[in-house]
Amino acid sequence: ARPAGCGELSGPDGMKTTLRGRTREVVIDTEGPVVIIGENINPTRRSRLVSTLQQGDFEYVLELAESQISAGADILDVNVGFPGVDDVKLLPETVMRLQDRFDIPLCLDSPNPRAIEAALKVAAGKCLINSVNGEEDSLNAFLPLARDYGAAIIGLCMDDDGITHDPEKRLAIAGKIAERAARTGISEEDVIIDPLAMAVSADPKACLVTLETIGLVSKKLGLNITQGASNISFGLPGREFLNSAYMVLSIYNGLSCPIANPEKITPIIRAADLILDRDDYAIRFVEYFQ
Ligand code: THG
Repeated sequence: ARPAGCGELSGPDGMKTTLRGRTREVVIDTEGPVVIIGENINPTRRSRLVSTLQQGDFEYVLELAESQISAGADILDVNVGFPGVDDVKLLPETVMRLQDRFDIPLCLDSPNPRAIEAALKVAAGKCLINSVNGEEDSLNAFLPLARDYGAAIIGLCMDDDGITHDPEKRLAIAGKIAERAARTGISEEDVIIDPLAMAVSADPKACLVTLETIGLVSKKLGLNITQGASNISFGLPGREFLNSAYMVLSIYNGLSCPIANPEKITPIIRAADLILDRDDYAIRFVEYFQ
């Protein structure tokens, strides 16, 4: 169940986005427990990821997948972008290696439509494209790919005018992306909105603006919502505490599938699900600690 007032347009059954690995299905449900998209396959401060992949050594990326899955990841974000890396070659190669070993849905994280298409060509199941935004070029490049390859998409709340600090304007961009997706032939369940989580060290209002956007998108559009939840603590100490506090507030407002580090955030998410009546008899919460 959603907290009162949230997700009212998504109806009593909620909005469900279904993703698939080779065989396993994961349902992201606005009314269901939070789905965790593991963020660790990302070269940010993980130079070892780039160097091993460039040598054709996939052991480390497989280790990152394994550890995230055991820590509670339901989906894996796959980002191999780095200056000098040919991700049109490396993204599909990494996808093949991961799917060879793990039956988990993938979230393909690249701004390059050619890399995304190359990965979609080899991927089994149903992937999430990370991401499209409200810019014309982005909509025109990614929406047809999502339709043609049967993928779901993440829509970032920014457009040709850049990033706004007005939650109503971010909501309008989310609405525009959903509408353009529908006109392209993508069903509304397959659009997941990213309200844009940014560093609170750089802007004291950054988190409030995003939390308000989450609430608006949840209430007015009823769509599933993601965000790179660890972004907010860049440049600060005690990142785990900050990320945890922000995660709980975001979930209460309507966040349904955060991109985060499961090795640190899973217990907080299990706690939030229990508190919000999405974990009967505390089964998942207790299971985590056993
Ligand atoms: N929205 C969407 N996709 C995204 C982002 C987003 N993809 C990339 C990023 N933002 C989310 N992924 C990360 C990955 C790692 C970190 C933060 C966000 C991170 N890493 C630690 C660091 O840099 O210090 C190091 C690893 C660790 O803590 O274990 O913080 O916003 N749609």
